[in-house]
Amino acid sequence: MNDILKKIACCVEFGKINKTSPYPPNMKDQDGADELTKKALEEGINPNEILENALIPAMAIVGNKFSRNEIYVPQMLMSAKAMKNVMIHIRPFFQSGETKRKGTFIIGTVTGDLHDIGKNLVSMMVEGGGWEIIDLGVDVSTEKFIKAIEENPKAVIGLSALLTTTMENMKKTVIAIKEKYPDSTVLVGGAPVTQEFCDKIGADFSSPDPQGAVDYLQKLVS
Ligand code: B1M
Repeated sequence: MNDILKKIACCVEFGKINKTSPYPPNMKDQDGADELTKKALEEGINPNEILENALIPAMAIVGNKFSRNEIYVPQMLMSAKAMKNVMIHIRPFFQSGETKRKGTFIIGTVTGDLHDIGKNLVSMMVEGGGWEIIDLGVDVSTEKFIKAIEENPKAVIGLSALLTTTMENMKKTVIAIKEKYPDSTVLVGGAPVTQEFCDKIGADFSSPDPQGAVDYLQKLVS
């Protein structure tokens, strides 16, 4: 892997946001995710490569370490902050105004769930695929989803859930959307969401990753 991508991945894994951030102490005064991403883009590295080869694998390492109790919530938060600093720089490249929008994609993390890193990645990738994004954020109620659909009746809807406890809220929201808008298309995703669960709750498609969502949406308009 390219050296600068390795460094970005390292910053995300260890939560090094920028040069002035004091955390982690052993990386003091070194460039962080912010500076390295700027440099990578200046060197002509493809933003998608930064996403696929630095960000996503680094966050997977963070997640596995947390699962093994090798790191705790504060370290996870620092990684999430470093990751967001990378995303600030690469997002504009996925928002090319030259391409005509293919449609509108409403996305949000369901009620009770505050995880937004995966949702933001999906949102960014779908936006890069030519869609206009309405990002409702985290802890989104069924009513808020319904209101957004009312205002954008042709939009495709995406729901994210990261907690097994909030999968139940995902189910309630999907059922409510389908009752009111039977012709709507609803995508679901997030680490605990399976195709079996998707079928059970009456959603249209489940993707384990952003690209699956992008490919599915592309099929809808081609
Ligand atoms: Co939380 N957390 N967390 N967390 N967290 C998990 C999810 C957990 C698996 C960790 C663990 O125990 N091993 C666990 C859930 C267990 C369970 O439900 N079975 C957990 C827990 C328990 C909690 C708290 C309850 C902890 C506590 O307070 N005691 C708490 C809950 C807060 C709440 O939501 N109400 C909590 C809090 C947090 C932080 C705030 C500290 C932070 C979130 C920061 C943020 O998002 N802004 C956090 C983090 C970072 C994680 C882990 C480490 C990483 C999640 C992540 O961002 N992954 C996670 C452990 C893990 O994943 N192993 C964990 C990277 C991200 C790119 O992946 O979101 O899966 P993911 O998204 C993927 C795919 O799923 C897919 O695309 C993405 C890219 O590939 N995808 C979609 C996602 N949405 C999609 C939608 C689609 C299509 C694809 O279509 C619409």
